[in-house]
Amino acid sequence: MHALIVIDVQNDFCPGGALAVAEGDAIVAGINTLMAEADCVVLTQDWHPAGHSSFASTHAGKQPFDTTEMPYGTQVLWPDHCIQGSIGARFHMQLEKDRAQMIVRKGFRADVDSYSAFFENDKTTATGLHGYLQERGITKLTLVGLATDFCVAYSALDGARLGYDVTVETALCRAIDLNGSLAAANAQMREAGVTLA
Ligand code: VGL
Ligand code: ZN
Repeated sequence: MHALIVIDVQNDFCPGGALAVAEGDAIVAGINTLMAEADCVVLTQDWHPAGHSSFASTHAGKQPFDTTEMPYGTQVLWPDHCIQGSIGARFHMQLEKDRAQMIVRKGFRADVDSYSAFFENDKTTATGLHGYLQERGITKLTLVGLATDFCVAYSALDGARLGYDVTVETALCRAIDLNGSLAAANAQMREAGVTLA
C-alpha cells in the first residue's frame, strides 16, 4: 500500500506568508490531482505555540535565519510562523484538504522544533505517523510540499530510515534554499536511497 504525504502546504509558507517559499503556491493544483488518485492521503501541519523556541523573536539579539544551539543540536531560527489557530497556519485555500484521511500536527512543543513528519528535531520524540502508516499496511511513500530542504527532506530521510520506499516528487515541492541547504538535502536524500522524481 502506498501513501501520499503532503507536507506543510500552509499560508505562511506561500507567497505573502511569514516564511514564504518562492512559488510555494504553484504546487497546489498538482498536489490536488495526486490526492484524488491516492489510496491514503496524509497532510502535515506546522503548528507552533506563540513564543516557540524556533522563532528568532524568542531569543534576545537573534535575527531570523540566525542559528542557535539547542540541547538537540543546531537550530535555524525562523520568523514567527504557523502559530496555532492563525490564518498563516491554515492550509492553502485551494488545497483540497477534505481529501485528507489523517492530519499530523507537529512543532507544538515549545522547546523543540519538528521538521519531520515522523520525529521532532530531537530525533526521538515521535509524532505517531509511523504507527498509523504501519497499521494501514503502508510500505511506499510519495512526499510533496514545503519546504523541500527542511520538512520534506527530514521526512524523507526519516521515512527511508524507518524502511519505507520513499519518493520525493520534486516538481511538487519548493525550497527555502538557505546557504546551500537544497543541494545538501538532495545529496543526503540520494545517499539515503530516496528517489528524487
Ligand atoms: C518548515 C522551517 C520551519 C518547513 C517549518 O515546513 O519546511 N521550515 N518550520
Ligand atoms: Zn515551523
